[in-house]
Amino acid sequence: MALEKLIRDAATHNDFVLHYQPVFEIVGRRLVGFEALLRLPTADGTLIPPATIIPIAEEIRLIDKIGAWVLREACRTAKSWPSDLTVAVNLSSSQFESGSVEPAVAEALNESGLDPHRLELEITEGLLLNHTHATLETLRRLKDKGVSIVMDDFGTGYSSLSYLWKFPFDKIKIDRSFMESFAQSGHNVETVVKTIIALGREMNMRVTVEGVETAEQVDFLYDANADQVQGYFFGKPVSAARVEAAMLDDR
Ligand code: G
Ligand code: G
Ligand code: MN
Ligand code: NA
Repeated sequence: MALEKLIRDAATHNDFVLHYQPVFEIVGRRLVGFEALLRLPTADGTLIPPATIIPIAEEIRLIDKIGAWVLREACRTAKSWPSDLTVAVNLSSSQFESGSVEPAVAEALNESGLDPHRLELEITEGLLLNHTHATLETLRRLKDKGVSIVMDDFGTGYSSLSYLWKFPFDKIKIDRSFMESFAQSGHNVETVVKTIIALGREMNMRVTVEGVETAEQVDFLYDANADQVQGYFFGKPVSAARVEAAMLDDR
């Protein structure tokens, strides 16, 4: 398959790129950091998205290698930002199964010199569903280092509520499908989002809402006490060069 060869070659030559989407604190509309998102540039100038790359990388067993590169690149890039900004990296459950996460995180932090408190690791339900004792131990050790653990895409899939007390999350990210439903289903989705935010706060977790596209949604989330917001209203994912240029403009 052509795509498979593209991914193999990219993994060999480190041809992937990361784009960065800004995350804002809702009170004061302050930039707090970025989420790193994987892409593969192609010869015709388009970008292959992570939804295409990751499943193939897992199947051909290159996810550990690519995942380690993502961690190194994200930490190296974040090190050049103002020191109050965080970087969030998405992890695949395969990286936990193979035991490659801890050494990859350690290497990325050592090599870059990034303060571990500036690194957030986003994990999804796939990991939690099939977790082992080793998974939990790994998450605890990462937290002990100062790294934050984030439950990504919260509210999708099933039985995710029980994960809230079984895993040591610092933050939950409410999936963008909730903001998508916002315009259509109005009050019902508002109630659910408010309740998730209250639940997260009650459990001492910060709550980020993804997929925020309108000023109306921002006002609602402010009233609902969300901590952080991410979405096209605040900024699309952009290259590291564009992040840097925007920062130089601002400061
Ligand atoms: O950028 P985009 O909206 O296409 O990203 C879709 C999803 O792909 C993200 O929400 C995230 O879950 C996943 N993703 C993005 N980058 C990475 C990565 O570096 N590693 C893994 N495992 N998943 C990623
Ligand atoms: O899987 P994860 O949610 O971590 O990835 C976020 C993805 O969602 C990014 O690939 C990004 O392109 C996309 N995204 C981010 N903000 C918005 C938004 O406001 N609206 C929509 N429709 N998609 C978004
Ligand atoms: Mn994510
Ligand atoms: Na997400």
